Amino acid sequence: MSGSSKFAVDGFTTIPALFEEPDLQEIEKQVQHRLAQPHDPMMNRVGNDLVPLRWNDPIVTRLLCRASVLGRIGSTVAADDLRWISAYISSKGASTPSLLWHQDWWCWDHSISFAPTAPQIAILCYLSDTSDRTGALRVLPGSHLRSLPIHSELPESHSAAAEQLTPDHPALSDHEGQITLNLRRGDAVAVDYRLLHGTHPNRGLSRRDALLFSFTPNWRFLPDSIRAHLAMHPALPNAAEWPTIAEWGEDLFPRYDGTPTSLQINRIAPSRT
Ligand SMILES: O=C(O)CCC(=O)C(=O)O
Repeated sequence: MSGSSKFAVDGFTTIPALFEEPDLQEIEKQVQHRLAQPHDPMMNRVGNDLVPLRWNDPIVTRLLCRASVLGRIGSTVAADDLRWISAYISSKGASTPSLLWHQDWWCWDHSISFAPTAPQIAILCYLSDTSDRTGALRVLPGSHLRSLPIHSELPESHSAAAEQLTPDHPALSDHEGQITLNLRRGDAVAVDYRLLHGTHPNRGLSRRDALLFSFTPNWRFLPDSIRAHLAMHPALPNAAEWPTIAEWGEDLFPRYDGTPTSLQINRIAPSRT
């Protein structure tokens, strides 16, 4: 199966060595710098700190100026109109528990949630080798397109309930059919935003850092209401910044010519009971 067919069926596929060593070293320096600065704890979850990055952050611009990296991402997910939406550092401290099983899609009331193709994707790129001892990602293949029993047991990812799980809760446990992604430094995985994923605990003595870049693979084919909402993402250039981004070209950032409008957020995937 080609990488893009595997992505469509399983909801994820790995992209080996997405970044080369010189880029990784530069990115790592920037990540250390960002993590040393105070950041908003609102985005943190038990087992992971999440630091949002805007389009002009040096970590993001390093990705956006690499046409070959963007090309590999696009072909992995069979993108027809790839646009960058947002980015985060996802940092997992030494000796931290699992990050709970969750999915990242935010608009389950919209019919596009049930389309065969991914409305939005995350590219997770790891800055150190990962294993089931050191905070590797684990995924449930196919869970982007069908409801599994675990769906009904999961709290919403950024909710108070998610902070109070006991260590034996299904949201923190191994599950039949899961795949652990033992990745090397610089490897990445493309994940459909609807796919169930989480991490193993980090039992190591070092912090495990990753970058999460989100994209829409097919911007111009998305429903108007989804584009009207996503175009307002705070990571994207704002009205004052648009005139300064000409050098980045027309087709990197999403452009919406209608009136930006918020959609009702629903982060809870339907569950089979
Ligand atoms: O840090 C990781 O490996 C996963 C992060 C994640 O799943 C997320 O931020 O949605």
